[in-house]
Amino acid sequence: MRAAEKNLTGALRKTAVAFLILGMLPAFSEDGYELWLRYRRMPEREGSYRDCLKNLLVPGKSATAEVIRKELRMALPALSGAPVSFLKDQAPLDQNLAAAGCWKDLEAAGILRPGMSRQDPGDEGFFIRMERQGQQRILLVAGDTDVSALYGVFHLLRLLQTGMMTDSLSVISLPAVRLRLLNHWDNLDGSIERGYAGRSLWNWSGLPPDPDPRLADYARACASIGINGTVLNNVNASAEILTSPYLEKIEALAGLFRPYGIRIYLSAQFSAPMILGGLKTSDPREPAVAGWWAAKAEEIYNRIPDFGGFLVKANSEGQPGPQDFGATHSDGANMLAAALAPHGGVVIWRAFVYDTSIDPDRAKCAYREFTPLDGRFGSRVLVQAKNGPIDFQPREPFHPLFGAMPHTPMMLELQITQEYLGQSKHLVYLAPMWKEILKSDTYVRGPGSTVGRIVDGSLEHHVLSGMAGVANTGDERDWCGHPFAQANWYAFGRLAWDHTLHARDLADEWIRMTWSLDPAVVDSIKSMMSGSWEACVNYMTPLGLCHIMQEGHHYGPDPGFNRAARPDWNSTYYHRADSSGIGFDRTTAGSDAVSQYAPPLRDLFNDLETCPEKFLLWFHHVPWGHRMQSGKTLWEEMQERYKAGFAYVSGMRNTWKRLKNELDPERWMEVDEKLRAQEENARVWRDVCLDYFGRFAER
Ligand code: GCW
Repeated sequence: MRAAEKNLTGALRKTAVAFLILGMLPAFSEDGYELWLRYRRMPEREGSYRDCLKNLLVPGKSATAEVIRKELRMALPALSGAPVSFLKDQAPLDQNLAAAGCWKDLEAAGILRPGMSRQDPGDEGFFIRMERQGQQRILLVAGDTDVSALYGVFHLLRLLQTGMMTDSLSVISLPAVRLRLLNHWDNLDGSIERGYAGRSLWNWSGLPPDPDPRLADYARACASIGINGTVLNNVNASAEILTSPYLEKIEALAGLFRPYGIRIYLSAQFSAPMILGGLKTSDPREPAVAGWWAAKAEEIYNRIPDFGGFLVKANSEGQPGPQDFGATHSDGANMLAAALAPHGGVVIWRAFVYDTSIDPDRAKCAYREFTPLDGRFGSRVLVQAKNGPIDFQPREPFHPLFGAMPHTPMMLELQITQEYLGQSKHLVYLAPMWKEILKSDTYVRGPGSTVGRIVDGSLEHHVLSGMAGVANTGDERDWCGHPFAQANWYAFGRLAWDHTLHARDLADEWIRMTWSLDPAVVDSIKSMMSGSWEACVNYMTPLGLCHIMQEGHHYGPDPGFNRAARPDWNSTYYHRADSSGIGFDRTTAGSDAVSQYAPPLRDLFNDLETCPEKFLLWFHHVPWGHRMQSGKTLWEEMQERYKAGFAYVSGMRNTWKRLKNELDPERWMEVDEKLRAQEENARVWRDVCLDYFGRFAER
């Protein structure tokens, strides 16, 4: 062997040894702060796209262009292991694209809709593809606006992170809904209603001029999944947020979020004209009240020209509203919309109302109040309903307002924070639940009238459309209080962008970005996540049960609770267990809630034999001895479900134990401990519920 060769072999051997040693070191420790924007080396794959990643051209001087450059400067060297350089912006991008013959295709795909102004908020689509120009290959990422290009860049980074990028890949993507919002239930004192990850991210006392540096990371995370708006404060709103000291702070936040395409919205307290303006009334029909709101809107837009609008919880759970003055929800919403209209803002009016003097079945109240108002809401109003008619329970049938308000854009409110699903202690991947809702067929315009098509506006041809997620973020280092709760934030944004995506695919990409690219690890974690929601339903509220959590905080079971101030805050109101059976009779012979659904569904739900078992006790009071599809009695089946739910959690624990050496120790340990607590809590759920219901069933 020649000397040079010998040296080389020696060097190689050393390298090999070095890799072996590295391989034996414990994995890199992490704290979850980076979320899914955790840029680690991407898999070695052939492809000319890799060369394209070295020389970048990001034209323009806008703040968003700067954000794009910053993200690429951080991400690409970390992903590819190679340095990047930015080319001077000499050749206008438009010319490059024209040469590549792109515009025509894109117009056809709807990315550049002729006649649409570039500032149009609906104009958010992007494309990614490889083009050849002579000997050169170009990887193009472009959109109508800088923000849509930012979405494209994050999409490209996701493809690189997950190992899905190829030379032949061509992506054209448009968001399904226009308003993709997080709803923060943050109070001005820093506490968060139903928040399980620390205190509010908004450091009011430092604003301006000292924003918390992590706010930029919040904005990056949101933009990376297409979220384009954030409601800063709790729907149980304090009017104070509308005062000028707060508006000054909000102006600073708006400036921070603007480059990321995130608009600010506020929850508005309906009685603000009285509280802040000293008016004697907040009656929306009073010119002085309308005038107060018009002036307030003007003040807000002077500071924040792209302010999104107001979210309103009115006449619900003690919040003031137009009904306090004998006016209707539509009177209230339209008055606010008129104040925002000159500036381009919208009103999002919540339909979470349950005045049981209207109907003793709480599940029916919102429908009865809102359907008579359909057609009365102005063009800048969206009505926002929760996914189900009760309240973010582990499983509910879809809200019957979806499909019953054809003249009103219906916005879907999902709860990312797990108020009723184990909070930040339980690993529950919520995308399968949200998909179940979005795919539910309302049949209002025949088969295919899914909730998804109502929400995205396509069924009734609405221009406005939106999805909101009640945020699970807080100031804890890992943002969400549980490493797996991050997946729900992630999946919410991705589904708001495209509700046809599959829950499993979203889990797959999230795992690859957040935990590991090792196929065996990805599969194990995916198998844990995929069934985790159904398991939670089983160990908490199987077969259509709901709302049997402990009072107030809603963690842990209390099926016997019956001391609440209102009947419908009692567990016993919901399950109605007695010696004859269990469940809420909502059939035509009972509360008749079934009739709020379109005929084929109404009949399906109404008949004990055809009602899907997952909703059995939601719609029927069923004898304990009723034969289920499995051949078991209802009581036997219920026992099976509680046991299966618990067993699933034990299974997740075992899977996780096996992953110990594959993952970073810090996050692994945290999840391990959380799974232990979840298993313990699932055991309590199983035992308490079977003991309690058994007292009736075995009588
Ligand atoms: O789920 C219930 C919560 C309340 C919440 C309310 C709502 C913000 O328990 O904390 O209040 O819903 O959605 O308005």
